[in-house]
Amino acid sequence: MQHRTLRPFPPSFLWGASTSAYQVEGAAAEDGKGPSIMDARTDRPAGVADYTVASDHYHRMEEDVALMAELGLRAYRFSVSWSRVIPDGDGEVNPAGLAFYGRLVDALLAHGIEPVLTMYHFDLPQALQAKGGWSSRSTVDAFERYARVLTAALGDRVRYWLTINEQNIMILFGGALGIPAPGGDDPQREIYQQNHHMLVAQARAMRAVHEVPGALVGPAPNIACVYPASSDPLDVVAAEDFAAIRNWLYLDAAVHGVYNPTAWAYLGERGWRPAIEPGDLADLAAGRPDFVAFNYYTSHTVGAPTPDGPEKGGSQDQHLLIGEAGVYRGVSNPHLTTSEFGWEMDPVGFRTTFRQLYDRYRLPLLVTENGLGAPDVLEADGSVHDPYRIAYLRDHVDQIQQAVTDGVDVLGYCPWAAIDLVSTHQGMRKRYGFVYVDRDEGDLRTLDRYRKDSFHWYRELIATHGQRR
Ligand code: BGP
Repeated sequence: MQHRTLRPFPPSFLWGASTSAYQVEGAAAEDGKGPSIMDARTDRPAGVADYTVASDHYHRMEEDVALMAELGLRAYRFSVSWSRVIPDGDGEVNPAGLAFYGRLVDALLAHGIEPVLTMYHFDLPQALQAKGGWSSRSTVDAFERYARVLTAALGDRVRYWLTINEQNIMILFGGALGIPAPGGDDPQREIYQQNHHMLVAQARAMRAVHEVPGALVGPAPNIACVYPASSDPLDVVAAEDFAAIRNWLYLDAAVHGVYNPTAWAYLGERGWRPAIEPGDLADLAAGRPDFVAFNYYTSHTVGAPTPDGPEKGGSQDQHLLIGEAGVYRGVSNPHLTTSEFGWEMDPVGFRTTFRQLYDRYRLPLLVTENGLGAPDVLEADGSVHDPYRIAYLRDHVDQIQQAVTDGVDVLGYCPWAAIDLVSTHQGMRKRYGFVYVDRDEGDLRTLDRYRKDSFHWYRELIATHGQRR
Protein backbone atom coordinates (compact mmCIF):
# COMPACT_ATOMS: atom_id res chain seq x y z
CA MET A 1 0.00 0.00 0.00
CA GLN A 2 1.04 3.61 -0.45
CA HIS A 3 1.22 5.13 3.02
CA ARG A 4 -0.69 8.37 3.36
CA THR A 5 0.90 9.38 6.61
CA LEU A 6 4.64 9.06 6.28
CA ARG A 7 7.09 8.56 9.12
CA PRO A 8 9.86 11.16 9.18
CA PHE A 9 13.41 10.11 8.42
CA PRO A 10 15.12 9.01 11.64
CA PRO A 11 17.02 11.89 13.32
CA SER A 12 20.36 10.11 12.83
CA PHE A 13 19.71 9.45 9.13
CA LEU A 14 22.94 9.78 7.15
CA TRP A 15 22.38 11.90 4.04
CA GLY A 16 25.49 11.13 2.09
CA ALA A 17 27.12 10.60 -1.29
CA SER A 18 29.56 8.08 -2.75
CA THR A 19 32.66 7.65 -4.87
CA SER A 20 35.29 4.98 -5.40
CA ALA A 21 39.05 5.41 -5.37
CA TYR A 22 40.03 4.41 -8.88
CA GLN A 23 37.16 6.29 -10.50
CA VAL A 24 37.79 9.62 -8.74
CA GLU A 25 41.33 9.92 -7.42
CA GLY A 26 43.69 9.88 -10.40
CA ALA A 27 47.36 10.12 -9.32
CA ALA A 28 47.51 6.52 -10.46
CA ALA A 29 51.26 6.23 -10.07
CA GLU A 30 52.05 8.93 -7.51
CA ASP A 31 53.49 8.86 -4.02
CA GLY A 32 54.37 5.21 -4.22
CA LYS A 33 51.03 3.84 -5.38
CA GLY A 34 51.29 0.48 -7.10
CA PRO A 35 49.19 -0.36 -10.16
CA SER A 36 45.80 -1.99 -9.75
CA ILE A 37 43.94 -4.17 -12.22
CA MET A 38 42.00 -1.05 -13.18
CA ASP A 39 45.19 0.76 -14.16
CA ALA A 40 46.17 -2.29 -16.19
CA ARG A 41 42.90 -2.48 -18.14
CA THR A 42 43.20 -2.74 -21.91
CA ASP A 43 39.55 -3.37 -22.77
CA ARG A 44 38.30 0.22 -23.01
CA PRO A 45 37.27 1.32 -26.49
CA ALA A 46 39.60 3.94 -27.99
CA GLY A 47 38.86 7.44 -26.75
CA VAL A 48 37.17 6.41 -23.49
CA ALA A 49 38.75 8.00 -20.41
CA ASP A 50 41.11 5.88 -18.33
CA TYR A 51 41.84 6.28 -14.62
CA THR A 52 45.22 7.98 -14.78
CA VAL A 53 43.85 11.38 -13.80
CA ALA A 54 40.16 10.53 -13.28
CA SER A 55 38.64 13.53 -11.45
CA ASP A 56 41.98 14.49 -9.92
CA HIS A 57 40.49 14.13 -6.46
CA TYR A 58 43.85 13.08 -5.04
CA HIS A 59 45.16 16.60 -5.64
CA ARG A 60 41.89 18.43 -4.94
CA MET A 61 40.70 16.53 -1.90
CA GLU A 62 40.34 19.59 0.37
CA GLU A 63 38.36 21.48 -2.27
CA ASP A 64 36.12 18.46 -2.83
CA VAL A 65 35.49 17.96 0.88
CA ALA A 66 34.65 21.68 1.19
CA LEU A 67 32.03 21.19 -1.55
CA MET A 68 30.65 18.18 0.32
CA ALA A 69 30.42 20.30 3.46
CA GLU A 70 28.60 23.03 1.51
CA LEU A 71 26.23 20.36 0.21
CA GLY A 72 25.54 19.49 3.84
CA LEU A 73 26.59 15.85 3.64
CA ARG A 74 26.43 13.93 6.90
CA ALA A 75 28.30 10.99 5.40
CA TYR A 76 30.76 10.38 2.60
CA ARG A 77 31.23 6.89 1.27
CA PHE A 78 34.57 6.44 -0.46
CA SER A 79 36.93 3.56 -1.08
CA VAL A 80 40.57 3.08 -0.25
CA SER A 81 42.88 2.03 -3.07
CA TRP A 82 44.50 -1.15 -1.79
CA SER A 83 47.57 -0.65 -4.00
CA ARG A 84 48.00 2.92 -2.77
CA VAL A 85 48.27 1.62 0.79
CA ILE A 86 50.14 -1.62 0.02
CA PRO A 87 51.62 -1.19 -3.49
CA ASP A 88 52.10 -4.90 -4.20
CA GLY A 89 49.07 -5.99 -2.20
CA ASP A 90 50.80 -8.02 0.50
CA GLY A 91 54.18 -6.43 1.14
CA GLU A 92 55.39 -3.14 2.59
CA VAL A 93 52.87 -0.51 3.64
CA ASN A 94 53.25 2.79 1.75
CA PRO A 95 53.08 5.52 4.43
CA ALA A 96 52.33 8.27 1.89
CA GLY A 97 49.35 6.33 0.57
CA LEU A 98 47.97 5.69 4.02
CA ALA A 99 48.53 9.33 4.95
CA PHE A 100 46.24 10.47 2.12
CA TYR A 101 43.31 8.60 3.66
CA GLY A 102 44.21 9.91 7.10
CA ARG A 103 44.02 13.46 5.76
CA LEU A 104 40.75 12.71 3.98
CA VAL A 105 39.18 11.27 7.13
CA ASP A 106 40.39 14.22 9.21
CA ALA A 107 39.02 16.71 6.66
CA LEU A 108 35.64 14.96 6.68
CA LEU A 109 35.46 14.85 10.47
CA ALA A 110 36.45 18.52 10.68
CA HIS A 111 33.31 19.27 8.66
CA GLY A 112 31.12 16.91 10.68
CA ILE A 113 30.91 14.38 7.82
CA GLU A 114 30.87 10.72 8.84
CA PRO A 115 33.42 8.71 6.82
CA VAL A 116 32.01 5.47 5.37
CA LEU A 117 35.03 3.52 4.19
CA THR A 118 34.96 0.77 1.54
CA MET A 119 38.03 -1.44 1.73
CA TYR A 120 37.89 -2.74 -1.81
CA HIS A 121 36.03 -1.43 -4.84
CA PHE A 122 37.04 -3.47 -7.92
CA ASP A 123 40.71 -2.34 -7.91
CA LEU A 124 42.72 -5.40 -6.86
CA PRO A 125 46.48 -4.73 -6.76
CA GLN A 126 47.94 -5.83 -10.09
CA ALA A 127 50.78 -7.61 -8.29
CA LEU A 128 48.24 -9.90 -6.60
CA GLN A 129 46.47 -10.45 -9.89
CA ALA A 130 49.77 -11.55 -11.38
CA LYS A 131 50.01 -14.18 -8.62
CA GLY A 132 46.56 -15.58 -9.39
CA GLY A 133 44.32 -12.89 -7.93
CA TRP A 134 41.25 -14.22 -6.13
CA SER A 135 41.95 -17.72 -7.46
CA SER A 136 44.79 -17.87 -4.98
CA ARG A 137 44.20 -18.59 -1.29
CA SER A 138 47.00 -16.19 -0.45
CA THR A 139 44.82 -13.28 -1.59
CA VAL A 140 42.49 -14.11 1.31
CA ASP A 141 45.36 -13.64 3.75
CA ALA A 142 46.49 -10.51 1.94
CA PHE A 143 43.02 -9.00 2.23
CA GLU A 144 42.76 -9.75 5.92
CA ARG A 145 46.14 -8.17 6.51
CA TYR A 146 45.17 -5.12 4.43
CA ALA A 147 41.94 -4.80 6.45
CA ARG A 148 44.01 -4.85 9.65
CA VAL A 149 46.37 -2.19 8.29
CA LEU A 150 43.34 0.02 7.65
CA THR A 151 41.66 -0.57 10.99
CA ALA A 152 44.93 0.02 12.85
CA ALA A 153 45.50 3.32 11.04
CA LEU A 154 41.94 4.66 10.83
CA GLY A 155 39.89 2.70 13.34
CA ASP A 156 40.09 5.49 15.89
CA ARG A 157 38.25 7.82 13.46
CA VAL A 158 36.18 5.69 11.08
CA ARG A 159 33.01 4.14 12.49
CA TYR A 160 31.36 2.72 9.35
CA TRP A 161 33.29 0.10 7.37
CA LEU A 162 32.33 -1.68 4.17
CA THR A 163 34.17 -4.77 3.05
CA ILE A 164 33.83 -5.42 -0.69
CA ASN A 165 31.85 -3.36 -3.17
CA GLU A 166 29.51 -5.32 -5.45
CA GLN A 167 31.14 -8.71 -5.10
CA ASN A 168 28.10 -10.15 -6.90
CA ILE A 169 28.56 -7.92 -9.94
CA MET A 170 32.28 -8.77 -10.08
CA ILE A 171 31.37 -12.46 -10.13
CA LEU A 172 28.37 -12.32 -12.46
CA PHE A 173 29.26 -9.51 -14.83
CA GLY A 174 32.97 -8.93 -14.23
CA GLY A 175 33.60 -8.37 -17.93
CA ALA A 176 31.50 -5.19 -17.85
CA LEU A 177 33.68 -3.86 -15.04
CA GLY A 178 36.98 -4.78 -16.65
CA ILE A 179 37.75 -7.50 -14.10
CA PRO A 180 40.15 -10.00 -15.72
CA ALA A 181 38.38 -13.24 -16.70
CA PRO A 182 39.52 -16.31 -14.78
CA GLY A 183 41.54 -18.92 -16.58
CA GLY A 184 41.47 -22.66 -16.07
CA ASP A 185 39.58 -25.47 -17.77
CA ASP A 186 36.26 -24.30 -16.43
CA PRO A 187 36.23 -20.53 -15.95
CA GLN A 188 32.79 -20.60 -14.32
CA ARG A 189 33.97 -23.03 -11.68
CA GLU A 190 37.01 -20.88 -11.15
CA ILE A 191 34.92 -17.77 -10.75
CA TYR A 192 32.93 -19.39 -7.95
CA GLN A 193 36.19 -20.45 -6.33
CA GLN A 194 37.20 -16.79 -6.42
CA ASN A 195 33.82 -15.91 -5.00
CA HIS A 196 34.35 -18.32 -2.12
CA HIS A 197 37.73 -16.82 -1.38
CA MET A 198 36.21 -13.34 -1.33
CA LEU A 199 33.47 -14.51 1.04
CA VAL A 200 36.06 -15.92 3.45
CA ALA A 201 38.22 -12.80 3.11
CA GLN A 202 35.21 -10.62 3.82
CA ALA A 203 34.26 -12.65 6.89
CA ARG A 204 37.78 -12.33 8.27
CA ALA A 205 37.78 -8.60 7.57
CA MET A 206 34.49 -8.22 9.45
CA ARG A 207 36.06 -9.97 12.42
CA ALA A 208 39.02 -7.60 12.20
CA VAL A 209 36.74 -4.56 12.25
CA HIS A 210 34.99 -5.91 15.32
CA GLU A 211 38.26 -5.84 17.20
CA VAL A 212 38.00 -2.04 17.05
CA PRO A 213 35.70 -0.77 19.80
CA GLY A 214 32.61 0.89 18.38
CA ALA A 215 33.38 0.12 14.73
CA LEU A 216 30.55 -1.22 12.56
CA VAL A 217 30.90 -3.22 9.38
CA GLY A 218 28.75 -4.45 6.51
CA PRO A 219 28.99 -6.00 3.06
CA ALA A 220 28.09 -3.83 0.05
CA PRO A 221 26.61 -5.90 -2.78
CA ASN A 222 24.37 -4.60 -5.54
CA ILE A 223 20.88 -5.79 -4.67
CA ALA A 224 17.90 -5.63 -7.01
CA CYS A 225 14.47 -7.12 -6.58
CA VAL A 226 13.65 -9.61 -9.33
CA TYR A 227 10.15 -9.69 -10.82
CA PRO A 228 8.70 -12.66 -12.70
CA ALA A 229 7.78 -11.78 -16.30
CA SER A 230 4.23 -13.06 -15.64
CA SER A 231 2.23 -15.03 -13.12
CA ASP A 232 3.24 -18.25 -14.93
CA PRO A 233 4.62 -20.33 -12.05
CA LEU A 234 7.67 -21.17 -14.15
CA ASP A 235 8.43 -17.48 -14.52
CA VAL A 236 8.10 -17.15 -10.74
CA VAL A 237 10.61 -19.97 -10.20
CA ALA A 238 13.00 -18.34 -12.69
CA ALA A 239 12.72 -15.03 -10.81
CA GLU A 240 13.42 -16.76 -7.49
CA ASP A 241 16.36 -18.64 -9.00
CA PHE A 242 17.90 -15.49 -10.39
CA ALA A 243 17.34 -13.66 -7.09
CA ALA A 244 19.13 -16.50 -5.27
CA ILE A 245 22.06 -16.50 -7.71
CA ARG A 246 22.31 -12.71 -7.91
CA ASN A 247 21.38 -11.51 -4.44
CA TRP A 248 20.96 -14.07 -1.70
CA LEU A 249 24.04 -16.18 -2.40
CA TYR A 250 26.11 -13.19 -1.34
CA LEU A 251 24.08 -11.94 1.58
CA ASP A 252 23.18 -15.31 3.12
CA ALA A 253 26.92 -15.98 3.27
CA ALA A 254 27.77 -12.53 4.61
CA VAL A 255 25.01 -12.37 7.22
CA HIS A 256 24.38 -15.99 8.22
CA GLY A 257 27.70 -17.51 7.17
CA VAL A 258 26.05 -20.15 4.97
CA TYR A 259 25.52 -20.79 1.27
CA ASN A 260 22.01 -20.11 0.01
CA PRO A 261 20.44 -23.54 -0.74
CA THR A 262 18.99 -22.62 -4.16
CA ALA A 263 22.29 -21.13 -5.26
CA TRP A 264 24.19 -24.12 -3.85
CA ALA A 265 21.99 -26.52 -5.85
CA TYR A 266 22.58 -24.43 -8.99
CA LEU A 267 26.35 -24.57 -8.44
CA GLY A 268 26.25 -28.31 -7.73
CA GLU A 269 24.31 -29.15 -10.88
CA ARG A 270 26.87 -27.33 -13.01
CA GLY A 271 29.95 -28.64 -11.25
CA TRP A 272 30.83 -25.14 -10.08
CA ARG A 273 30.93 -25.67 -6.33
CA PRO A 274 34.09 -24.27 -4.80
CA ALA A 275 36.60 -26.28 -2.84
CA ILE A 276 36.07 -25.45 0.83
CA GLU A 277 39.08 -25.78 3.07
CA PRO A 278 39.04 -26.67 6.78
CA GLY A 279 38.32 -23.52 8.72
CA ASP A 280 36.45 -21.73 5.92
CA LEU A 281 32.98 -22.48 7.27
CA ALA A 282 34.04 -21.44 10.75
CA ASP A 283 35.44 -18.21 9.30
CA LEU A 284 32.19 -17.55 7.45
CA ALA A 285 30.17 -18.21 10.57
CA ALA A 286 32.35 -15.91 12.69
CA GLY A 287 32.09 -12.91 10.39
CA ARG A 288 28.88 -11.13 11.24
CA PRO A 289 27.89 -7.73 9.84
CA ASP A 290 26.24 -4.99 11.88
CA PHE A 291 24.32 -3.65 8.91
CA VAL A 292 23.78 -4.43 5.25
CA ALA A 293 24.90 -1.84 2.74
CA PHE A 294 23.64 -2.13 -0.80
CA ASN A 295 23.76 -0.40 -4.15
CA TYR A 296 20.57 -0.08 -6.16
CA TYR A 297 20.13 1.31 -9.64
CA THR A 298 17.42 -0.84 -11.18
CA SER A 299 15.22 -3.88 -10.70
CA HIS A 300 15.26 -6.92 -12.98
CA THR A 301 12.51 -8.87 -14.66
CA VAL A 302 13.02 -12.43 -15.81
CA GLY A 303 11.07 -15.26 -17.39
CA ALA A 304 11.61 -19.00 -17.58
CA PRO A 305 14.38 -19.88 -20.03
CA THR A 306 13.49 -21.04 -23.50
CA PRO A 307 14.65 -24.60 -24.33
CA ASP A 308 17.80 -23.58 -26.18
CA GLY A 309 18.92 -20.43 -24.48
CA PRO A 310 19.77 -17.77 -23.91
CA GLU A 311 23.41 -18.39 -23.25
CA LYS A 312 24.90 -16.79 -20.15
CA GLY A 313 25.37 -13.18 -21.02
CA GLY A 314 25.45 -9.66 -19.76
CA SER A 315 29.16 -9.01 -19.87
CA GLN A 316 28.65 -5.92 -22.03
CA ASP A 317 26.76 -4.09 -19.29
CA GLN A 318 26.13 -5.12 -15.72
CA HIS A 319 22.43 -4.20 -15.76
CA LEU A 320 21.32 -5.20 -19.25
CA LEU A 321 20.30 -8.78 -18.65
CA ILE A 322 20.39 -11.44 -21.29
CA GLY A 323 19.94 -14.58 -19.25
CA GLU A 324 21.42 -17.98 -18.72
CA ALA A 325 20.51 -21.20 -20.50
CA GLY A 326 18.30 -23.40 -18.34
CA VAL A 327 17.95 -20.77 -15.61
CA TYR A 328 16.35 -17.50 -16.65
CA ARG A 329 15.75 -15.15 -19.55
CA GLY A 330 16.00 -11.40 -18.99
CA VAL A 331 13.06 -9.41 -20.32
CA SER A 332 12.26 -5.72 -20.34
CA ASN A 333 9.59 -4.52 -17.96
CA PRO A 334 6.77 -2.77 -19.82
CA HIS A 335 5.92 -0.70 -16.74
CA LEU A 336 9.29 1.02 -16.57
CA THR A 337 11.15 3.65 -18.56
CA THR A 338 14.88 3.55 -19.15
CA SER A 339 17.78 5.96 -18.72
CA GLU A 340 19.75 7.16 -21.71
CA PHE A 341 22.05 4.23 -21.11
CA GLY A 342 19.26 1.67 -21.18
CA TRP A 343 18.96 0.97 -17.43
CA GLU A 344 15.36 0.61 -16.29
CA MET A 345 14.35 3.12 -13.64
CA ASP A 346 12.26 1.64 -10.85
CA PRO A 347 11.88 3.67 -7.66
CA VAL A 348 9.06 1.44 -6.37
CA GLY A 349 11.39 -1.52 -6.87
CA PHE A 350 13.76 0.29 -4.50
CA ARG A 351 11.13 0.08 -1.77
CA THR A 352 10.49 -3.57 -2.59
CA THR A 353 14.22 -4.24 -2.35
CA PHE A 354 14.35 -2.58 1.09
CA ARG A 355 11.44 -4.70 2.27
CA GLN A 356 12.93 -7.94 0.97
CA LEU A 357 16.30 -7.18 2.56
CA TYR A 358 14.81 -6.25 5.90
CA ASP A 359 12.46 -9.25 5.92
CA ARG A 360 15.35 -11.60 5.24
CA TYR A 361 18.08 -10.15 7.46
CA ARG A 362 16.53 -7.77 10.03
CA LEU A 363 19.63 -5.61 9.98
CA PRO A 364 19.83 -1.84 9.46
CA LEU A 365 20.22 -0.96 5.78
CA LEU A 366 22.56 1.62 4.32
CA VAL A 367 22.22 2.64 0.68
CA THR A 368 25.74 3.05 -0.66
CA GLU A 369 24.88 3.80 -4.30
CA ASN A 370 21.88 4.94 -6.32
CA GLY A 371 21.81 7.48 -9.10
CA LEU A 372 21.39 8.37 -12.73
CA GLY A 373 24.16 8.37 -15.32
CA ALA A 374 23.69 10.99 -18.03
CA PRO A 375 25.79 13.13 -20.40
CA ASP A 376 25.41 16.46 -18.58
CA VAL A 377 26.22 19.75 -20.31
CA LEU A 378 28.23 22.60 -18.78
CA GLU A 379 26.63 25.90 -19.86
CA ALA A 380 28.65 29.01 -20.66
CA ASP A 381 27.64 30.58 -17.33
CA GLY A 382 28.94 27.62 -15.34
CA SER A 383 25.54 26.10 -14.61
CA VAL A 384 24.58 22.48 -15.30
CA HIS A 385 20.88 21.73 -15.67
CA ASP A 386 20.13 18.13 -14.70
CA PRO A 387 16.38 17.96 -13.97
CA TYR A 388 16.39 14.27 -15.00
CA ARG A 389 18.77 13.48 -12.12
CA ILE A 390 16.71 15.47 -9.64
CA ALA A 391 13.58 13.61 -10.74
CA TYR A 392 15.32 10.24 -10.41
CA LEU A 393 16.68 10.99 -6.94
CA ARG A 394 13.43 12.55 -5.72
CA ASP A 395 11.44 9.49 -6.79
CA HIS A 396 13.91 7.23 -4.99
CA VAL A 397 13.92 9.33 -1.80
CA ASP A 398 10.10 9.16 -1.84
CA GLN A 399 10.37 5.38 -1.80
CA ILE A 400 12.91 5.36 1.01
CA GLN A 401 10.37 7.20 3.10
CA GLN A 402 7.72 4.66 2.16
CA ALA A 403 10.14 1.95 3.30
CA VAL A 404 10.87 3.81 6.55
CA THR A 405 7.11 3.99 7.10
CA ASP A 406 6.88 0.26 6.39
CA GLY A 407 9.13 -0.16 9.43
CA VAL A 408 12.42 -0.78 7.65
CA ASP A 409 15.46 0.40 9.63
CA VAL A 410 17.29 2.65 7.15
CA LEU A 411 20.61 4.08 8.28
CA GLY A 412 21.23 6.43 5.40
CA TYR A 413 21.37 7.20 1.72
CA CYS A 414 24.61 7.75 -0.22
CA PRO A 415 23.77 8.37 -3.86
CA TRP A 416 26.31 7.88 -6.60
CA ALA A 417 28.13 10.17 -6.93
CA ALA A 418 29.43 13.02 -4.79
CA ILE A 419 31.22 14.43 -7.83
CA ASP A 420 31.59 13.38 -11.46
CA LEU A 421 33.94 10.46 -11.96
CA VAL A 422 34.91 7.97 -14.63
CA SER A 423 32.21 5.37 -15.27
CA THR A 424 33.09 1.67 -15.15
CA HIS A 425 33.00 1.31 -18.93
CA GLN A 426 31.52 4.48 -20.37
CA GLY A 427 34.12 7.02 -19.37
CA MET A 428 33.14 10.62 -18.72
CA ARG A 429 30.14 10.78 -21.00
CA LYS A 430 28.11 8.98 -18.36
CA ARG A 431 28.16 11.34 -15.39
CA TYR A 432 26.56 10.88 -12.00
CA GLY A 433 27.86 13.65 -9.73
CA PHE A 434 26.23 16.53 -7.88
CA VAL A 435 29.36 18.42 -8.94
CA TYR A 436 30.44 18.69 -12.56
CA VAL A 437 34.13 18.08 -13.28
CA ASP A 438 35.39 20.00 -16.30
CA ARG A 439 37.06 17.34 -18.42
CA ASP A 440 35.98 14.98 -21.14
CA GLU A 441 37.24 11.61 -22.33
CA GLY A 442 40.59 12.71 -23.70
CA ASP A 443 40.84 16.41 -22.92
CA LEU A 444 41.55 17.16 -19.27
CA ARG A 445 40.56 20.85 -19.72
CA THR A 446 40.58 22.70 -16.38
CA LEU A 447 39.29 19.93 -14.09
CA ASP A 448 37.46 22.73 -12.28
CA ARG A 449 34.35 21.94 -10.26
CA TYR A 450 30.85 23.33 -10.96
CA ARG A 451 27.73 22.86 -8.88
CA LYS A 452 24.90 21.22 -10.84
CA ASP A 453 21.22 22.04 -10.28
CA SER A 454 21.02 18.70 -8.44
CA PHE A 455 23.64 20.02 -5.98
CA HIS A 456 21.35 22.87 -4.95
CA TRP A 457 18.36 20.53 -4.83
CA TYR A 458 20.14 17.96 -2.63
CA ARG A 459 21.49 20.67 -0.30
CA GLU A 460 17.94 21.87 0.31
CA LEU A 461 16.72 18.33 0.84
CA ILE A 462 19.43 17.63 3.40
CA ALA A 463 18.91 20.96 5.15
CA THR A 464 15.21 20.11 5.63
CA HIS A 465 16.00 16.47 6.58
CA GLY A 466 14.20 15.17 3.51
CA GLN A 467 11.13 17.38 3.87
CA ARG A 468 11.62 19.74 0.93
CA ARG A 469 12.14 17.78 -2.23
C1 BGP B 1 28.32 0.33 -9.64
C2 BGP B 1 29.70 0.53 -9.17
C3 BGP B 1 30.29 1.88 -9.37
C4 BGP B 1 29.68 2.69 -10.48
C5 BGP B 1 28.21 2.49 -10.71
C6 BGP B 1 27.68 3.02 -12.01
O1 BGP B 1 28.26 -0.92 -10.27
O2 BGP B 1 29.88 0.17 -7.83
O3 BGP B 1 31.67 1.77 -9.39
O4 BGP B 1 30.47 3.04 -11.51
O5 BGP B 1 27.80 1.16 -10.59
O6 BGP B 1 28.05 2.18 -13.05
P1 BGP B 1 28.57 2.74 -14.41
O7 BGP B 1 29.78 3.56 -14.11
O8 BGP B 1 28.89 1.54 -15.24
O9 BGP B 1 27.46 3.53 -14.99
